[in-house]
Amino acid sequence: MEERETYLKKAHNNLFLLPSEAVFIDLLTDSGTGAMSHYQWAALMRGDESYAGSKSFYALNETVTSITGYEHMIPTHQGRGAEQVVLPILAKKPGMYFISNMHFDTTRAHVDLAGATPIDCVVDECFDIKGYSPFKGNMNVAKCEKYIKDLGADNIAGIIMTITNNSAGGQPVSLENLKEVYALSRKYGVPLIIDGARFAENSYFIHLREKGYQNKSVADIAKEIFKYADIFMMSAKKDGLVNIGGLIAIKDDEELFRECQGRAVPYEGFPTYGGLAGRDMEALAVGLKEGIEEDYLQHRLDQVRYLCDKLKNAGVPVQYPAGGHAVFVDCKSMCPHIPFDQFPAQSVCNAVYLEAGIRTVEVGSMLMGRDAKTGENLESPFEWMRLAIPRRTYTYAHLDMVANAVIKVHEKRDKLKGVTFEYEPKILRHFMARLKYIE
Ligand code: P70
Repeated sequence: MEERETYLKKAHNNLFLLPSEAVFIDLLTDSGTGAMSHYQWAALMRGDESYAGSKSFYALNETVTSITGYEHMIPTHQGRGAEQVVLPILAKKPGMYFISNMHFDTTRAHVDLAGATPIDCVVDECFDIKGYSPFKGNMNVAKCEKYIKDLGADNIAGIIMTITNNSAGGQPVSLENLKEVYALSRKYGVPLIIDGARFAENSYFIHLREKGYQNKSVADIAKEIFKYADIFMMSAKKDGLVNIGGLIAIKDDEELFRECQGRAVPYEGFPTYGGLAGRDMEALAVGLKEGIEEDYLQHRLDQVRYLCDKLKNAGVPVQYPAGGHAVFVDCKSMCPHIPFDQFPAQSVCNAVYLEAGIRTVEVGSMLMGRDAKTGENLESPFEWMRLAIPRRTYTYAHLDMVANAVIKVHEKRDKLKGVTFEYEPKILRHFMARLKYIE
């Protein structure tokens, strides 16, 4: 405990600033932190490191086309690489809007950087964390249409469907909902973008929960998902099962594809490698296929559900049912004595680290940042402590230890104190912020 206290002080009370050596079980993120399979490690050896027209690029392109049905693809160094290429092209003039079920952190930042405004429109069921609902990640279609009408379709740069919906608790989006949003996008002539870092987990949820999809394979469901969109952006560090990588894929808009290729060159790299080495593209081509295998997905969702149920049964408030990649603990109801701008979830995350060396992440008002126009702290609808489970990495015994630590912190929740900034970065502040406790 004393050792961890010293580490946390040195890290300015921000878990991102800890050396990983000081962490026992690392649930900071499921992004790039999983284990690659022996098939992926073998594929690395096939990497063709040609600058242009690499064989490995064609292998990856073929896989992406076989999964999405989209012909055109550009590799990027990770998800935010795709965002910095695509989003400014869609935000054609200043003052436009992106409407999403929910923007995640870097997507929101790139919308802001492109001079546009992000609007979140998730369904109301999402806010009833105790009540079961199969697709809490869905878009509120009526609200989305109202925004389009009120703001004018010409001012909407795009509709972004985040699948699964990370900020909502890794909650899935149904195909029915996606089809409705796609119909809106056709009605108003607005492009639909899938932010599909976790498209495979989302597809498996559809297989399990949506009427009419029990006999359809995850691969078929994924194919159907991509029918109802125009652009696919992916942080491949999640369901691509690689440690680094990202993707842009475009259904049929040749002109947009050429524009993206043009912008990729200065920001990411020549369009046949983007931000990746040839060997990375080979590993990703294999990982994308492994990521949609049903026995793997079943194990993955079972692990997350196991931890979620353990916490819920012990009275810890969690988003229910469990999402695909993480368990989300509701720190707003856990620490009502800490106001949103003293970041209750950050305080809980730090306490869990001190308790057992387990690193988690705040997904709440700290991550939300400030309003680009007014500079005020934005209040997030949720103050989550997120326990993200890396893929193919931890055992159920690890998860038992995690549950015990969180339950212990829950028991002493009244004693936790809020935090404030010692140093606050302008963009994506949660990553590098320095914090101090409010006595
Ligand atoms: C996460 C990471 C990244 C992400 C995402 C969605 C739906 C795009 C991206 C960007 C970010 C993170 C958060 C807290 C701690 C560590 C990392 N999500 N779209 O863990 O992709 O990171 O590859 O640029 O979830 O959820 P990339």
